[in-house]
Amino acid sequence: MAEQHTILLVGESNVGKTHYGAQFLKRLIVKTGALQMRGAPTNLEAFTTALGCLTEGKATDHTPASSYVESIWPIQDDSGRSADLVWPDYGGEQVRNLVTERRIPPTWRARVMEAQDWVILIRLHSLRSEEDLFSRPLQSFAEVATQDESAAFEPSDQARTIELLQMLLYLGQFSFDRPLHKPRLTILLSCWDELKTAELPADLLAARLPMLWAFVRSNWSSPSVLGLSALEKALSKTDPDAEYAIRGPEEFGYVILPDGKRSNDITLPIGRLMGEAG
Ligand SMILES: Nc1nc2c(ncn2[C@@H]2O[C@H](COP(=O)(O)OP(=O)(O)OP(=O)(O)O)[C@@H](O)[C@H]2O)c(=O)[nH]1
Ligand SMILES: [Mg+2]
Repeated sequence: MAEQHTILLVGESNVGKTHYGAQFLKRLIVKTGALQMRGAPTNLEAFTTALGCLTEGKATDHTPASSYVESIWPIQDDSGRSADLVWPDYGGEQVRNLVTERRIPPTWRARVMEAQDWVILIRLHSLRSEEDLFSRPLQSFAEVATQDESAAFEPSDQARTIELLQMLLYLGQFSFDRPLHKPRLTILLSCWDELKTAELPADLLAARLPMLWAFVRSNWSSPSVLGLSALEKALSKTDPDAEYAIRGPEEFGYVILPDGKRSNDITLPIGRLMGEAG
């Protein structure tokens, strides 16, 4: 019996969870990456529509807000280690609600407790980058403060992400005496192709979301940050991409490893976790 390897995959709506899941699944099936399918996967419904769209060169729809499904993928890596990977797909609104409602439903509580690894997807391109102390001198805030008084307070995207991690950590009752080894934390900067950058993923995260990066580094012993482009380019929902349709979706997508190397094997972020397991 292979051990179950459950990933807590966390990402708000529109970060690319479903497209990554579908592209990942396709790679496992065609067996070109470090991780390969070694048996029959189950519960694929969440990804069948997406796989169909990608084969035609089209993007798929948002996942319904209340949906949550887990697929089980029997995988093995190139050194023969095997596991049953439990891969979720859900409407990203659920993640935002955890923070805004400050309440964690029992189902999410169980997911946090069961997961060996946390993988957080962040799409930098669609985050609002607020003016703050890091980007503007303090004086400029004094000038606008009076006009803004009526505006409702809303935490920045960065603060919300930290809040989320804090809630998840609290829930797992992890001790902060020492930086955490478990659960390990992987941050995937999704839709990397949109960013048009040659920076290292961790450097980019540190530059764009310095407070989040400081929080992560002070609480985890060795967090990893990778760039992920599951699709390699933007796809339309209606207008098929000819290259995709001809070459197949498995020919597209790449990751940027922590050292800046690019690899077409989008199973690597998870493969690394299997390798380090134990
Ligand atoms: N350029 C680019 N676009 C991408 C990539 N991955 C996903 N997208 C686009 O980003 C949008 C959101 O992707 P989804 O996979 O639906 O996001 P999600 O996290 O599942 O969102 P919800 O289902 O609402 O929770 C879609 O329009 C995709 O076409 C990528 O690697 N590059
Ligand atoms: Mg989705």
